[in-house]
Amino acid sequence: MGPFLKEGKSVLLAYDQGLEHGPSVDFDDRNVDPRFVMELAAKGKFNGVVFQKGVAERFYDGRLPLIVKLNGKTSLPKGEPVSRQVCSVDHAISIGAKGVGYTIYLGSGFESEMFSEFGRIQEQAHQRGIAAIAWIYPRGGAVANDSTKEVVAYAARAGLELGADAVKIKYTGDPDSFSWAVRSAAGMKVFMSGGPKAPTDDAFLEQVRGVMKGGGTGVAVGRNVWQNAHPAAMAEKVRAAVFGS
Ligand code: FBP
Repeated sequence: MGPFLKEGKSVLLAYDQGLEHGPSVDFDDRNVDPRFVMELAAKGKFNGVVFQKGVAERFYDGRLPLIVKLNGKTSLPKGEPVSRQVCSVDHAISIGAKGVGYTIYLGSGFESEMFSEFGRIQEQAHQRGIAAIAWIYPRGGAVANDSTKEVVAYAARAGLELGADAVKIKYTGDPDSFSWAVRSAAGMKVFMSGGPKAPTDDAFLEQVRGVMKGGGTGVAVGRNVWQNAHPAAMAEKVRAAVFGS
């Protein structure tokens, strides 16, 4: 995770929602343009930016470390969630990636398929000296609530057991319960996944402070920054909450 850390902490900017949710759900006239987000990522001093390969190939310009998401899905299919690999580790490296990301829907009926794809990806990434980051979201018919202390800690631990360098998990709602997920990760880096835009800046920043208090590494945030009316200022506030200045 070296390229993505400063003093052991990190703020990553995620921009794969165009595939996951669709442009009409998440984007406006400004942030529909990947150039806007590339500029924000660089000027906002993020420690890394997350793109799918198509956006990375066209818009990544090397000003900060890149994570390429290797799987993805749209919001259109119904049923048990599954997200399969759409980009190889070698291709991600060829377009500049210093890390690869992969989403696992823990508890889904397709969990084992995602485990085995991530297993191969983790080995290839480590053979080539880059980081393998697991987005682990408990989801599917067997999961009643994806943000409880127990299920989020299970996600963190699954990341450790599967060999991830870092895991990106939901917030549990308070620092104490989040710290159980951090302890379950046993030293692996733990990022909070931003989630839909919070009602106020402070509401989101309170979550970020809770993550850090609970021992987290930082946040991988998307909508709460690039949907903000003042994204650069919000990026600065998130950095301050993570780095404590
Ligand atoms: P946000 O901060 O916008 O929530 O981004 C984090 C992220 O993990 C993205 O990488 C991904 O596109 C999205 O959330 C997935 O959201 P969902 O919970 O709807 O699957």
